[in-house]
Amino acid sequence: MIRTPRDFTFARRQLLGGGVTLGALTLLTGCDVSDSDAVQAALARVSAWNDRVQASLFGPDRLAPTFPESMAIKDFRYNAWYGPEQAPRLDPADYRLLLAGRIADKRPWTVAALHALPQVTQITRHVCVEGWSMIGKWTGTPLRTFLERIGADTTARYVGFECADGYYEGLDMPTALHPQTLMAFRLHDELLPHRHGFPFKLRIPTKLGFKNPKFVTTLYVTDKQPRGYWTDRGYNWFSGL
Ligand SMILES: Nc1nc2c(c(=O)[nH]1)N[C@H]1C(S)=C(S)[C@@H](COP(=O)(O)O)O[C@H]1N2
Ligand SMILES: [Mo]
Repeated sequence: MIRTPRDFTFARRQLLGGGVTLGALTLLTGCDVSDSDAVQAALARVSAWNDRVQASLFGPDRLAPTFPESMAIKDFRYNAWYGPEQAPRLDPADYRLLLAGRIADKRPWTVAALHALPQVTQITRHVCVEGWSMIGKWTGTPLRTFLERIGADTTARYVGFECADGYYEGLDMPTALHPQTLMAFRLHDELLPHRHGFPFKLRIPTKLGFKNPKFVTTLYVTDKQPRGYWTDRGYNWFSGL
């Protein structure tokens, strides 16, 4: 039987949703489900293969759809593994974005300096794996512009992020340089609310919601694939849309 990438993606989703039978799991992985290390190893291989296939299918020049202003939702839905009242409230007086890795100028950035960067606005759809999506209007600086400003080595393979709540994520360099990948400072024309990531979130319309880190405190450039909070919990690292 020949399996297409879609079959694997489907099987993976079924597994994540708990909707797969043990027989199907054995068929898919070729190993006995009682041997959970072997199952994990097989799934990790399927997942890594899926990431490679996706990376080759979703070219860096492919644009995510944009929408008219009238479709943008002002009261945007909040998501994290904790409630909105627990979201970090970073103080603009002492916030600094720290830079690390393959970057020429690693001086930390204040909120004022970030806000002084050139900005663009885009209206795109945010898609969360938990089963909701919403169109929003975000304004901010293309990550590419910022990476150029700080002298990042864009021949490196990845850009990684660490966040004030302990979350962490990473992007492949083509996605980091994609014209629609923004450091978003505003949501629906207003300063990004704390729960949505003040002072900024990465807004990446070519990726699932979980690859859009909020309240970023460190940005680094590296050749080693950064870990991701949800990737460590079973989701695909690439997770393109
Ligand atoms: N720091 C941080 N970033 C995060 C998350 C998180 O829990 N912490 N959740 C992710 C997920 S799963 C989603 S869907 C979006 C939600 O962003 P929003 O609250 O602005 O809608 O943030 C992503 N980025
Ligand atoms: Mo999400």
